[in-house]
Amino acid sequence: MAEKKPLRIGLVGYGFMGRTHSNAFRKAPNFFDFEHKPVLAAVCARNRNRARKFANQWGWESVETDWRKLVERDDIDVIDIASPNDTHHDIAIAAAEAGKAILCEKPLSRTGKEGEAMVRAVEKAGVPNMVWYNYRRVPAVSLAKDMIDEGRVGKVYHYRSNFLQDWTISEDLPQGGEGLWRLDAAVAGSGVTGDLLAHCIDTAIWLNGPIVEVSAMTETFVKKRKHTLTGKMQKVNIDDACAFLAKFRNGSLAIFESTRYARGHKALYTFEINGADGSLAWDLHDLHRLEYFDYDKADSKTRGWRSIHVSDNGGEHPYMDKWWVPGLNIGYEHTFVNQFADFVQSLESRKKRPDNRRPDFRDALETQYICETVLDSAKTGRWKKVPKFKG
Ligand code: SOE
Repeated sequence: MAEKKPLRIGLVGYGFMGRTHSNAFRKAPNFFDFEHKPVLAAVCARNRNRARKFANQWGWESVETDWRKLVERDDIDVIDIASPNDTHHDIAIAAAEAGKAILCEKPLSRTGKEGEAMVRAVEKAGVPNMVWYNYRRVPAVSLAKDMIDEGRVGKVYHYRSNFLQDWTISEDLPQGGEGLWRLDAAVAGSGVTGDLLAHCIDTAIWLNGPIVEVSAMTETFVKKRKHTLTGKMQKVNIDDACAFLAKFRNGSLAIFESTRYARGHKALYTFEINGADGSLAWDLHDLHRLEYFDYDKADSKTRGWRSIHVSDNGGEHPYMDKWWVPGLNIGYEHTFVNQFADFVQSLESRKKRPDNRRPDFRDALETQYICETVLDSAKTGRWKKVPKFKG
């Protein structure tokens, strides 16, 4: 058997996302058939001892403490950015200039301007690039995409989506620093809009096409929090909650809501799409199910919602032929495995499927523009048009 080509990965960041990605790099070659052999070559973080501990736990071969060194290494093919949002721009641009393939955690950047520079850099360098909007790779969500593309919901009228959490209700929770940088606007770029609604938007534009106009409101419920790094009470600049109306280019209307103050909800991501011929609904807490209403004119007696358990492995349910046997579902971690597998296969010589490499930086910039337009609309109290990238 031909020797597999190594695909040597350098990871930046070892937090929550560093773990999900490391797990994907390890598991994917067990379940998917690659020409490449992913190699966990180096993990990079500022604290050497903790990086070493992480490396030992997850099987990374070496440790770096400066991402610039990692990017310069000749024995690295792919740079994976899993560090906080304020680092994405500089690392991605340096990695593109060094000719590396790039995987980047969502959101792409803090602002549209940062994102534009990142898109220009990867496209100028011609390097493969992808953003970890992992929920596209939930088999039930991929199935929804297939069904919409097959015309099963028909002309779309409505789209609605929520992402609800409750972990920032306590006024005593500080902002900033490791683990809490999502509450610090200087690092994160925004609050729930960039962190949670970005997922809803990415899925929505994938399923239902471009969003052209939005009208939004945001609120910051806790105005001041102690900053972990300075120890001082500081103004909170993120949006704690955001709701917005949107119009899609195809004429359908949408409503989106996200908050970290919905007591009782930990990560309730849902969407529903209503068309003339059918509807689809999905819920992250029951992620292996896709609810489907088929408006069958011929059979009004038995018409109704059905709950599809997305676990068949005969090729009808996306990704499931790679996992267990029908009836046995997969979960959150597998979305990252599926996405990384798509990325590797998009690089393979025998099956060049660049579509597998999406959302790429350009797709993620579209989401970034929508997030930015939402925040602008909330600030000005007006409907705003989503800009297009002139790159
Ligand atoms: C925030 O709590 C968070 O971890 C997001 O950053 C992730 O993108 C989302 O998938 C789950 O929630």
